[in-house]
Amino acid sequence: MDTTLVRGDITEQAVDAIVNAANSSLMGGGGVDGAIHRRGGPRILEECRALRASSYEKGLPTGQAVATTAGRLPARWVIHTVGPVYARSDDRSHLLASCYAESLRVADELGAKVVAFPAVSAGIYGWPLDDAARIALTTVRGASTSVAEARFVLFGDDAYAAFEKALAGLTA
Ligand code: AR6
Repeated sequence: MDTTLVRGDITEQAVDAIVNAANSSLMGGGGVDGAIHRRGGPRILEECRALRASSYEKGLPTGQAVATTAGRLPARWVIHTVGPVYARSDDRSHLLASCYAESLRVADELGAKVVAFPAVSAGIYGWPLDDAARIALTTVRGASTSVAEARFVLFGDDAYAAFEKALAGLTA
C-alpha cells in the first residue's frame, strides 16, 4: 500500500472514500466533521440519521467506523469514525489505532482503493500531533487491506510536518 501525505482540505479530495473525524452522535460538529457536512450537503446527515435509527441507537462507539455516501463531495463515500478524546492520565492509543484499522476494514467492504484520512483526534479532541501521526501511520502501514493508497490530508503546516517526521521515522 502507498502512504501519501498532502497538505489541504479533505473535502476537496476526489478519492473513493474520505474518513470523517466524527463524534458518537453522527450528527455533525466542528472541525473536519463540520466541513464535510457543510460541503457534502444534507444527504450525508440523512444517512447518518438512518444509521442511528437502525444500527447505532446509542451512537457509534469510539474506535469504530461506518460508511455513508458522500453527497455533493467529489468522493464516493464518507467513512465516519469516532476518535478518542486525548487524556494524559489514560492511554487510549488503542482506540485511536482502531479508528484507522476499522476505517480500512470498512473501505475494504466498500471496495474503496484510495482512501483519504484526516489526523483523527488531533484537533478538538486534543491528541498531540506527533503522537497522533505516529499512531496513524503505524496502524495504516501494518494493516492487512486491499486499499492501494492511504492519503493523509493534513490541514495546516504543523500537521503536515508532524506526519512527515513520523513517516521518515518509520522508513528510516
Ligand atoms: N480537511 C482536513 N483536515 C481538517 C479539516 C479539513 N477540512 N478541518 C480540520 N482538519 P477535528 P477531532 C484537521 O477537530 O480532534 C468535531 O466537532 C484539524 O486541523 O476535526 O477528532 C467532531 O464532531 C485536525 O488536525 O477532529 C467531534 O466532536 C484534524 O483535522 C470532534 O470535532 C482533526 O481535527 C472530533 O475531534
